[in-house]
Amino acid sequence: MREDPFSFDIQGPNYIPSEYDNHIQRKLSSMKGQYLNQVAYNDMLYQDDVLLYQVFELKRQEVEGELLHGISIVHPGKVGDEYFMTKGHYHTVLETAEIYFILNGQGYIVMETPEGDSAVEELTKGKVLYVPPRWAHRSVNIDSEEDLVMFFVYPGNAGHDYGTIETQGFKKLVMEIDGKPEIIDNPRWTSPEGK
Ligand code: PAN
Ligand code: ZN
Repeated sequence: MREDPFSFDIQGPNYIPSEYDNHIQRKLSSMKGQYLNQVAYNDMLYQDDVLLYQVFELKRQEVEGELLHGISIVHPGKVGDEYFMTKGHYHTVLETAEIYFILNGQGYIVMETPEGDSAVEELTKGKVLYVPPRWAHRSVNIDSEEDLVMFFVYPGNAGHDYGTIETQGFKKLVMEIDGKPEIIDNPRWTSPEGK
């Protein structure tokens, strides 16, 4: 890990950073229980464990004061009528924020708090999105062809809590209905606080 100042490039068309330390590939099999249409999920998984998204991270110490950063690339596609998306998470240290800069594609970021507040923001190329402390976040690619590519940066000590979302899901889902993306209430959602 570098201790001196450094720079690197992120260029289209593939937006893979010129330097990175970790390459995470998340496939369909890692999203068990997350998609509403479980029959479609199982059928698709039986055919092929497709790659849904990738993350390229620059390694930094996981301490307060450091900034973890990198690129996430969500590929286009759907499970049933629900678009490819990230697992989504709370930060383990809830009081930590995150910034996304959208480099390519279009989609939504779905967010919610432990108190059950919910927000959905549209993502388009060139947009900056601020996720305040306490908001869980998941990104969704609604384009049929283009990758959704985002630069992210968040505090080194944030950590990831995936378990809450794996258990509860998000309050809102992004589905294709009559050929258009629609934000709907997740019929299986229950509040993390049981409200
Ligand atoms: C992002 C995410 C990235 C992948 O870097 O880690 O988009 O999403 P999941 O971590 O939910 O699989 C971030 O929010 N980091 O905190
Ligand atoms: Zn995060």
